[in-house]
Amino acid sequence: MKEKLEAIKNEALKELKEAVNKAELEGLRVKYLGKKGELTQILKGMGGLSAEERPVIGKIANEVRDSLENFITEAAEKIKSVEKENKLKSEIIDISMPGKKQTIGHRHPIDLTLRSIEEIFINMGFTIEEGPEVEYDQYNFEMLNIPKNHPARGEQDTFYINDNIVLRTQTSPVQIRTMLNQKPPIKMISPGKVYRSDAVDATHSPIFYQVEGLVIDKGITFADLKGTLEMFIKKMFGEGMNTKFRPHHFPFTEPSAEMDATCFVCGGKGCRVCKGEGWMEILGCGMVHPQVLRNCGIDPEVYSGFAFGFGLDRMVMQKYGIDDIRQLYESDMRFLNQF
Ligand code: 2NM
Repeated sequence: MKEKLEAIKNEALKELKEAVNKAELEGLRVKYLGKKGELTQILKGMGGLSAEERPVIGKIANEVRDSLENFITEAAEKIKSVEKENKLKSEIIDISMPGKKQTIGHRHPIDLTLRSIEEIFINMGFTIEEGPEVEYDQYNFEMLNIPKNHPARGEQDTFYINDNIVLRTQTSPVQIRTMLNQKPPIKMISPGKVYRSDAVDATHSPIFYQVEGLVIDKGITFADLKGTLEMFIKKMFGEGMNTKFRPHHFPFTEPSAEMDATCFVCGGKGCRVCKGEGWMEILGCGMVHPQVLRNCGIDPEVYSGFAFGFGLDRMVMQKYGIDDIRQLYESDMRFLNQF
């Protein structure tokens, strides 16, 4: 019996030394110390021993069990630390490696320019008004003195949704809505997208941006128009800018004018951009036509006002020296990252 215990101990230790992972170790623990394990079987069979033998063998059996248990505990610790070591080695992080670059976006040149325009007008006491891009023919044309058959609303220029609804070709319908919904004094600008049925080329896009403005109050004159727009141009492009007004025609203003400003590429000397003129065409403007005021329920005998409008895209192109409008809409990062 004593020899048998020694044999079990030696065999068990030999196998335990070869165990390399937790599962193998657990298998051996069950094999020797489990309920049906070899050592357990012997301890169970001790009832058949003599009274003298029992304590001697019992002592040895307990010693064998204790030493196997200790060995298993130590081996488990060792395996655990080896496994931890391997895990750390396999998960090595090279903190000297360059990180992944996060590309951060930025504002589009159209938006950058619009924001500085809005700030200038807000500082002069204007509000910013918005309206729908899908608009009534009535507001986009009719109430602005552009009746059916007027050359300014040809089939070829306008996207018609149906006979009464169009994609707005200007933001003037926002001024109409504002006059219908608010009482003078009104001081507003209406920036936004407008649509024309144009083929795309270097200077045309079927979608582009417009900024229009409107001031209505008692006693508003062409002097207010000139003062306001000169102030805007000086704040926008620099105090050294000059302006001049040329007579023009719009159906919704009378009198009407186009405003030029000093060419900010050459400072007025004349260059390729201004075609040697020293001036750049900036915007259209005029005193709001009395019929337009009447259409909106405003009495032209009591109130007068001025309005103006310009293409935001063209101003962006002038500001940054861009010669092709398509670049503003192609989302080419090599272009956009320059702003
Ligand atoms: C322009 C030029 C001149 C204009 C007129 C109006 C309204 F609704 F008050 F009559 N809004 N915008 C206007 C006047 C627009 O754009 C070149």
